[in-house]
Amino acid sequence: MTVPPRIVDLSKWLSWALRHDPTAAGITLDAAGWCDIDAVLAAAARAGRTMPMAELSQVVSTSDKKRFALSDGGHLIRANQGHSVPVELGLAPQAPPHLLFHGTADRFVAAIRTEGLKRQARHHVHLSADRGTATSVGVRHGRPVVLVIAAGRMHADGHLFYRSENVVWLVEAVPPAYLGIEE
Ligand code: HQG
Repeated sequence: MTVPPRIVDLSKWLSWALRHDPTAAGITLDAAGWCDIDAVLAAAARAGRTMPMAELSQVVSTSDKKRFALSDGGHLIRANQGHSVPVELGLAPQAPPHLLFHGTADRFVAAIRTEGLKRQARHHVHLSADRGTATSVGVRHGRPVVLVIAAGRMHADGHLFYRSENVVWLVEAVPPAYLGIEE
């Protein structure tokens, strides 16, 4: 499905506001990352992105990665993952599949071999359940390289894994001993 450019632009603005800079956007998130939808719509309008509720619903429903969630009553919205601001998503640890994948760019591989995967500006390292998704994540940074993570072994060794609502696997860090690199 091709998403109209206006909806993509609104989705990017919402990602920025709900994950990275709510203060600059003029909204306040609660501890779990939720924000009142009316406040989000007002902030969007102040930022020159007037968006009727129907359009916000379209942003939520067309997001290829299900980036946003609406609360049960439909009054609140939050990003499902990817925050750099402190937010407690309330995810319970879960056993991961045997293998998970991480897409990165070739220029990062040397550092990753020695340091392992670090969460950088985000709360967690993001891992994918399949190689295709990992490749599309990696290509955002340059020539993509897919890393294979021995997630089952990490889990057996006591590392905690979380799965976001949109099926991104999250972990604090991946030490080099659990990484296989396919170039
Ligand atoms: C790299 C998108 C050097 C890491 C995607 C990545 C994802 C290192 C970059 C989500 C390193 C961080 C997250 C080390 C990690 N040395 N580089 N030791 N450890 N890196 O954007 O995983 O579209 O913060 O490999 O689908 O690319 O936003 O993380 O290349 O789920 O919804 O440092 O963002 O989702 O980049 O992407 P990012 P990511 P959305």
